[in-house]
Amino acid sequence: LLGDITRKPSRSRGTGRAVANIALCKYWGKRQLELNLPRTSSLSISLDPLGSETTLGLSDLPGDQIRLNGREMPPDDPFSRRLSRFLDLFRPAETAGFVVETHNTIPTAAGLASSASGFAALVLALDDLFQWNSTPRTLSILARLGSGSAARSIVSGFVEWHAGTHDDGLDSFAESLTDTWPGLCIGLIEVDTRPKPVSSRQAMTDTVNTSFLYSSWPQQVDSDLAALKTAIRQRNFDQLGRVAEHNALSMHATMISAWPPILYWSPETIRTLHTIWRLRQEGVPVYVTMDAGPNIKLLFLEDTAPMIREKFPKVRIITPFAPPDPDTL
Ligand code: 2P0
Repeated sequence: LLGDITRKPSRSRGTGRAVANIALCKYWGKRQLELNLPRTSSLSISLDPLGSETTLGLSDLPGDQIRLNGREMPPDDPFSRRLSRFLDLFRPAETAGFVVETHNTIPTAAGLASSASGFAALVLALDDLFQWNSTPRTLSILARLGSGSAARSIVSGFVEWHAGTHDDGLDSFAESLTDTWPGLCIGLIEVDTRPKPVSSRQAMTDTVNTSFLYSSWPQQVDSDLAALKTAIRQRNFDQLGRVAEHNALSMHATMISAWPPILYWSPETIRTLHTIWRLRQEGVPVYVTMDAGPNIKLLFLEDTAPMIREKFPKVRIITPFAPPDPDTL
């Protein structure tokens, strides 16, 4: 794939925009590290309007100039290093530098990773700059090389990333499901937004290598993916919430059973989980999902929104299929 694409710019600048996503069935564990090939498929929902917008061009100066949210990033910053390493795949000449300007509309306070929408926006900007006119499938494969979950940010709505089986990864890409769900809401609760002590990449590797529980994970994913797709098709919210929460907590169980153990939760995470379970016992249909960090994402329907706002005053509510003003909920 990389051998076939042109690295001759067709215009002076390229722009790309991509939305963030959270997984309802998680990507956890790689079968190949370099290409970010996952051991299992996964399924996400995009978080319009949160995401990234990137503009890039080429310069004759060596080294990349990278601005993030208006701030010039030092070349030795881990963010710049990761970006430049990825851009090496697309450099017209070894001496060419990229000028990259990227803005995240993901509030840092949301406790969401920006690497998914960030790498997806970057690949879309490259596609624009070089005028590849690539298919979403190709773009998803290219974004995956930057960060696994970025494969799912090339398209929007409910998105399935097919794990694929080929060594070259050409069958490992994401695509949208056709279903939508206008009343579905995601609530973002910030618990702690400091950088995590262990990267997802490291945590996945340690889990795969040391957790005995991990051997049951692919089997659970098969079952959860099928159940989630049915729940989405039938708009069966209880099934969607139950399966997504079970999947997220099972992923965390595999990390806790790794050695050394990986536990991203803080005391506030656990307090919030108990609040959610208590609400559910009282009959409130709310479920939770969590990623590689202490922050909580709630799943609920529109008519539960007032109650969620009351119980979690700092929640940020996203309505992926009903983009206009979520603050009016
Ligand atoms: C997910 N996560 O499905 C899972 C759930 C975190 C927990 O994808 O190493 O940043 O760049 O492929 O995509 C976070 O991992 O990892 C992630 P790399 P990525 O959303």
